[in-house]
Amino acid sequence: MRRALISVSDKTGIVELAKVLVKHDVEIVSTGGTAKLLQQEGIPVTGISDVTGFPEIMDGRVKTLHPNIHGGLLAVRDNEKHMQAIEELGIKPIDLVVVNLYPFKETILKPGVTHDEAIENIDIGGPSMLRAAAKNYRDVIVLVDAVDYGLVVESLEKGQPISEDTRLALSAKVFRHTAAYDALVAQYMTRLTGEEFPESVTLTYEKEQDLRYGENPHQQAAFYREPAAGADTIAGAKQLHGKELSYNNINDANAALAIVKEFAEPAVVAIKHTNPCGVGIADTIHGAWQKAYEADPVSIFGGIIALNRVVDAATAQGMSELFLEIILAPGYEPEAFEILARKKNLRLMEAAIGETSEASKASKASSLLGAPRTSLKVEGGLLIQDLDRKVVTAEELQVVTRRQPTQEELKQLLFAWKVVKHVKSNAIVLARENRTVGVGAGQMNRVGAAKIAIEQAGDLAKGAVLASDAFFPMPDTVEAAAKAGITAIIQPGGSIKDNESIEAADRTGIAMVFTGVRHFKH
Ligand code: 93A
Repeated sequence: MRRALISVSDKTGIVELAKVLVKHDVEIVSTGGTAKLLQQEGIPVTGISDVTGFPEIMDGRVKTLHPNIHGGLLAVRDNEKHMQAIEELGIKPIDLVVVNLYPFKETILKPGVTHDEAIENIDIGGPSMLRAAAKNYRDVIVLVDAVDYGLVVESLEKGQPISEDTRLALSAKVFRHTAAYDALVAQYMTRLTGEEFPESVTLTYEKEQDLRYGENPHQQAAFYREPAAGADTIAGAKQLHGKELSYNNINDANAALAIVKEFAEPAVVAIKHTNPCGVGIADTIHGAWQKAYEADPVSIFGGIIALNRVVDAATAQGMSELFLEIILAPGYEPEAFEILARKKNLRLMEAAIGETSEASKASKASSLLGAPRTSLKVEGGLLIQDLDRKVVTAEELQVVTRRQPTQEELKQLLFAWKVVKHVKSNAIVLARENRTVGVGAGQMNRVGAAKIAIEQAGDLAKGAVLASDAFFPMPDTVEAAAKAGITAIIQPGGSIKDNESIEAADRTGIAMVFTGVRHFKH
C-alpha cells in the first residue's frame, strides 16, 4: 500500500487512521476540509489539486472528478496496457480509498431545510470514487464505514495483506451504501414531482402499473415488480385476457400460485381472500378441478383458480359455468382458451407452474439475487423474512399416538399439511380423498378454527384428517375432532400440554403425528 485517498465528510476516526498510514509510509492525498484537519494534526498530506493540477472549483462541486484520480483507481494492476497508459500520463495508482459522503439524509431531515441545501448535499465525486474503487476491489481497498478502519490498521501493523474475501465484502458494502444513498435521493426528487408512492421507488423495484385502487376504493395503489421476477411468480406471470388486475386480484393470485406450486401431481387451488377454499389433486387436471370445486361449491364464487397443468376443454367448460375472477395456469389448450375467453372480464393468466414449468430457470435467475423473501410493511418500517418453503416428508413425521396412521391417512395428512401452511393462522384444514373438505382460517383461537372447518365439512368430517398449522395449547381441538369423527391429525407438536392432546387422541382412537415444524401465516 503506497497511496491513499482520503475524502470524508464525517471525520470520525480519520486522524488515527491517517497516522497509522503515515507511519507505514503511505502517501495521503486529500480534499479541502479533510486535508486541513489532517495537516492541523501534523500529518503530511498531498492536496488533491497537486494531483489533478486543477483547483477545487464551484464550491467543491468538482474536486476529485479527474482522470488523475479515476485512472489511479480503475487501473487493473496486472493489465499491462492499463499500467502503461497511466504511466505515460503520469497517473499514480491509488491503493486505498477512504470516503464517506455528503450528509444528504441528515440534511433533508433538518427542520426548515431548503431545496438548494438538499441539492448541494447530493454527493457526486464521493460515490464516483467509492464505486470506482469498489469495481476495482481486487487492487484497491475501499472504506466507506469508520467501523472498517481497523482492518487496514491491523493489516499494516501486522504486515498481512487484506484478503480477497475481505476486499469483496468491502466492495459489496460500498455498492449497498451508494445504492441506498441514491435511492434516498431518488425518493426525495420523486416526491417533489408529486408522483405517488415515492417510497416504493427503490433500487430493486420497477413500477409495473398503477392500480385502480387498493384493498378498498379510497386507497390508492400501484404494483411494482422485481427486475428479475421469475416466470413462476405473480409479477412474472402474463395476462392473456380479461379485465385489468386489481390489488386484491394480485394478492389472491399470489396466494393461489404459492399453493399450487406445492404439488407435483395435477392440482387445482381455489382462493378467496388469500385463503384456499378448495384444493384438489388427481391423476388429471380435470379430476383435480372437480375435487377443488366440490371442496366448497359456495365459497368458490368469485374465486381465483390456479392450476399446475395446461387447461383442457372439459376443465375450461366446468370453470366457465361459474363466476370466477382469475384463472392462472401454465397454458391453455386452444379450445379451452376459446371457451374461457368468451367471458370478457375473466382474467386469464399464464405462469410457469408445474411440469411445463420455466420455474427452475426462473428461480435460478432470481437466485443470483438471493433466496426468495417476503416482506410486510409496518408503519414506519418493513419486516423481511425468508419465504416459508419448508416441506415435510413422511419420514420426518413422528407418530405420537398408540395408533399409527394408515397409508391412506398418511397421504391425506401430508396433503392437508401442504395446504394448511398457506392458510391464515390460526389455521385448521380437513381433508379426505385428495381434497380439502373444511378450512378454518384466521381465527383468534385454534379450536374456533377447527369448529369452522368441521361445520363446513358437515357429514364429510367423519373419516377426514385434520391439519393444524401450530400446536394445540390444550386438548380441546382433538376432542372436537374426535366428536366430529376425524380419524387422524397432523400438527407441529411442542406444547407443554402435548400429553393432554395425545391422551385425548389415544382415548378416541385418533392417529396423531408431529411434524416438528410450525407454519404460522399472519
Ligand atoms: O461536490 S462533490 O460531489 N464533487 C467532488 O468532486 C467530490 N470529491 C469528494 N463532492 C466530492 N467529494 C466529497 O467531499 C466526499 O465524498 C466527502 O464527503 C467530501 C469531503 O470534502 P472535504 O474533504 O472538503 O471535507
